[in-house]
Amino acid sequence: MGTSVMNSRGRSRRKRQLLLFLPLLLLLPGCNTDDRGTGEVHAVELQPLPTTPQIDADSAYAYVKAQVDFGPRVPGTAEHRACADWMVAKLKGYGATVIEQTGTVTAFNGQKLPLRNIIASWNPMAKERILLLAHYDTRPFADKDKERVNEPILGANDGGSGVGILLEIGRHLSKKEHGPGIDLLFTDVEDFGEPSGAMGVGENSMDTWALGSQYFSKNPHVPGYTARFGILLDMCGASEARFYREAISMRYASTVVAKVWRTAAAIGYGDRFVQETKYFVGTDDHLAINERLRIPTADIIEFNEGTNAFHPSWHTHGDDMSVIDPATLKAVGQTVMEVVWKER
Ligand code: AHN
Ligand code: ZN
Repeated sequence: MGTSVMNSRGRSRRKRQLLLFLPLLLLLPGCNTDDRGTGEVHAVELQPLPTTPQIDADSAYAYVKAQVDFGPRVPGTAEHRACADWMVAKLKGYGATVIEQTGTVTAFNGQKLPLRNIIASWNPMAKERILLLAHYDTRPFADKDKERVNEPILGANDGGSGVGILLEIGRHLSKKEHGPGIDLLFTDVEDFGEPSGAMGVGENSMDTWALGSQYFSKNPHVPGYTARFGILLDMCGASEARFYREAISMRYASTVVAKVWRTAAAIGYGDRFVQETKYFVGTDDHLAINERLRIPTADIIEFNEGTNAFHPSWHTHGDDMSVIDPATLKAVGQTVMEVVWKER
């Protein structure tokens, strides 16, 4: 009660002050008053933005399939290497400056793993930047399956989908001459995390995931690297997939979430991007980017109403091309493209 009285008093005082200074403000230069003294008020002149390119759903789908055709992309394997080589060649072909970041990380089980993060930059000299990221490695086992649990998964959705969308966006980026420079970060060793029955929040095992983005956050490819904001794509390819506001993203990057979800609705994908927050992601590539680099970064990740978490194919052998729908790749890809193109 007391605070509302204070607020209304404060408001009316501010209103009075504003009214007092208003004539003064209008006399100041650069306040949209006509300098010929006609009293006409001009609108700020902003150049119209170039039309946002259309994402090609079939092209994005083909990029997902091309990855899956390499087989599982488990760190340290020939299939993983071949897929990364293919991605680098594609990105260079689209005019990107590509930096590869290599190192060695230790998995939850003590295994040493080679790490290869791939960073593709357009307009690398621009100070203002936007970071888009997705992991490209796939899980070395199918711990959520009932069969062949020790065999690696194909990861069409979990691994393939985010990369497929980013490659399709990258295909258009050499046309972008306005606004911030773009960095696509393809993270490695995201999915070698410790298997656990539950996705308990605050478990120690949480830091065994997303080793590539943790590495990047400690040693960015450019010293002092920062970006205006970031968007992470994870499991963005399943048919009928819907995307709820993800809680970690809401904690660190609620303005980015608002921007992405609002943009989705504006271009007709409001049914896919639901304005409701769900706490179902234990950790992901955006956590270290938010916490260490302090780049506000939102995760676009499917929340499945059937499982109350991820898609039913998650970390099973069911995560193959049959899960992927070009319409979902289009909804997510076009939304991200629109966000990127509308930045000045
Ligand atoms: C957990 O929440 C444990 N994992 C989400 C990160 C992830 C795994 N994304 C794809 N695979
Ligand atoms: Zn996974």
